[in-house]
Amino acid sequence: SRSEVFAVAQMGPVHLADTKAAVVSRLIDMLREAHGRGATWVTFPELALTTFFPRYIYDTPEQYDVFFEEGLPSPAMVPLFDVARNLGVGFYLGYAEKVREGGQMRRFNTSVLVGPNGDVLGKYRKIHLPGTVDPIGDLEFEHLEKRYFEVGNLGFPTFSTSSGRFGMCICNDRRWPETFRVMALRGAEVFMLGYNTPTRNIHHHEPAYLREFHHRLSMESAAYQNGAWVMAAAKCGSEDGFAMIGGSMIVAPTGEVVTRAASEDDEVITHKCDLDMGAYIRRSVFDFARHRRIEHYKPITEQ
Ligand code: CDT
Repeated sequence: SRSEVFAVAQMGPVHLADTKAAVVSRLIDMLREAHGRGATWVTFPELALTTFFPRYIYDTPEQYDVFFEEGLPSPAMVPLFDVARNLGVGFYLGYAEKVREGGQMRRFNTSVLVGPNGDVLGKYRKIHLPGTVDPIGDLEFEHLEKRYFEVGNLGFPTFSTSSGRFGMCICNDRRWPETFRVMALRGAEVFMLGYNTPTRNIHHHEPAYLREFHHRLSMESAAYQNGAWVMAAAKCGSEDGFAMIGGSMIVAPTGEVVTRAASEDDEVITHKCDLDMGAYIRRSVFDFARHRRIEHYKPITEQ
């Protein structure tokens, strides 16, 4: 078997007043704990370095650029990259990316995959951006990802690592089965995912328990239907009074949750994962080559 310990590092809240340096030192504490438990890979949340700022209304880059990172590692990330490389731990980190590309300044909701030797293996830029460009006038908060970020332009790439082939996605991407199927078709054995999910749906009333249920349902089916491991890391708890769900978990290729965070705070969960576990699923019920019927899937890629 190809068994290795994987860690998911859930984060409690990051408040507007918290400094990036303080946040990065929390990430480093969790990375050390994961390493102490024998982990070679850690999955951190979406937009891990700041509060979930798309809940607020800003009008100009001067107001919101403070939440963005430039360069890899960005200055704020350097201590985390250094400790991870020294310990030989690879990681997924979600952050707000600001980059000059095609002659203009562009902003994406991004994750980076860094190998245990410190190499940047690649990036993913969030494709399914939820929410709106303009405020909807909710009395409590907004969800303005479409205002601050462009739709990701890197597709759903997968990355060859020293441990196997990994794919990355971000938060709302997990609700879309196409996300995982594309990565699985590209050989992903592990899906890494960070998220910030408010307990309240501002677009339509939903009982709070459904928010956690839909999260878990998406993770379990993604794992089973693609015969792959899922590492799901929340940033959660109450950020300046705005509550987000926890429920960080590791899901086996059978669709079973093998470990789950119990708190809504910084918490490391680990599991020894056999990366060969999903192989039988991909040889049998989900043998894509033998059983997919793409001639009937056309509407999926048409308007
Ligand atoms: N960060 C993120 O993508 N959150 C969304 C909230 C959806 S409600 C507008 C999610 O899918 O969890």
